Amino acid sequence: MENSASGQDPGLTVAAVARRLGIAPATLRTWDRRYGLGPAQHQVRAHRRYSAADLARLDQVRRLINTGVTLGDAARVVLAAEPDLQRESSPGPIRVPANIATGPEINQLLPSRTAARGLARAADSLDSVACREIITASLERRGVVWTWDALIAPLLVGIGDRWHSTGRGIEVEHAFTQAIEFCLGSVSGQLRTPINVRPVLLAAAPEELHALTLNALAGALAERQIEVLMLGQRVPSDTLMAAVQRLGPVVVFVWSQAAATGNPAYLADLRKIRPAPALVAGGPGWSESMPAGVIRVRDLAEAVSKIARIVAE
Ligand code: B12
Repeated sequence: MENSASGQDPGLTVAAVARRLGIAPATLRTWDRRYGLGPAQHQVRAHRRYSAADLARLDQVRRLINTGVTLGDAARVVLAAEPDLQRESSPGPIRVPANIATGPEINQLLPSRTAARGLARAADSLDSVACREIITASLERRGVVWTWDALIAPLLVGIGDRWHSTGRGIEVEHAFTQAIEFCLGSVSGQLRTPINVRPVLLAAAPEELHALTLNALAGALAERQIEVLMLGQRVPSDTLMAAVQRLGPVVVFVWSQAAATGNPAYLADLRKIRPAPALVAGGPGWSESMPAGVIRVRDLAEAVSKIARIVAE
């Protein structure tokens, strides 16, 4: 913000705030008129000038909207946290609705459909902070399997379908992937006292770049105090063999997303290792006919329960 000749900070113009927040100037004026979200020091007939605090408040409103809260509720929440700002220009007394709290708890109170809508909007507007907030709130409240099945996976499928039919949104896919990895990684990072001595190895098939399901599985197993060694994307056959021989894992889980990477010979080679770990395969890339002894799983919950049972044996 520039300083005026008098040395006083003149604040930001409507146009400058609009540019910073990515909102149209007309929208900002409407937010002020309808919800009292203008500059705190605004005087009638003077040009609106926004201070740093005004800007921070608007940014908070924008974030809440991205998490699926309506504009009216977002304004009430933000202004209620600053009682001095409940000005006469705003439409009547502002009360925080009983089901809306201030602060980070807000996402935990949102119904799941609202959270899903909010997450889609946040992902689409490349708002990684909001994506992480929504996913983290859901992970804390409902755990990994629910959050993956109800919130994350449907949105991934939607993003993939849109890319397939329009070629658009690859940047959304990449940014959303980072947010998912971050949130699921912090669940895995909380595991302190694992129940398994021999590790569970997680790997994607050779040339398979899709590996988010491995992050989901690692997080869900961590919730059950089961530690994994994550080998991640496109793990060549000899690399996986070397890891298996060095660590003697209790289970090896292998993911294939695309048919091109679902080569059953890869699994058959692993079956030859002694002592043989349990071999679990998941993902739409594998064909229906599996080498003997490979356990096929169809969803995250099944993968977690089968692996947990083997670990407990
Ligand atoms: C994220 C993503 C990426 C990211 C991956 C990042 C990462 N770290 O994983 C990046 C950007 C790298 C990527 C790249 C590519 N991608 Co991509 N990608 C996706 C996306 C959006 C999600 C992938 C995912 O995690 N799926 C997992 C869940 C959400 O989906 P699902 O597998 O269909 O789920 C089913 C089952 O697997 C099961 N399930 C769900 N979760 C779990 C968990 C466990 C543990 C188990 C056992 C089962 C299970 O339930 C579902 C119902 O059956 C998908 C869309 C989609 N529909 O999957 C496209 C998708 C998989 N990608 C696709 C393509 C074409 C590509 C590229 C080739 C594009 C390109 N031109 O570069 C590349 C190359 C990939 C390669 N060489 O491996 C296509 C694949 C088409 C096909 N049938 O082969 C898809 C389907 C998009 C589409 N609609 O066309 N991609």
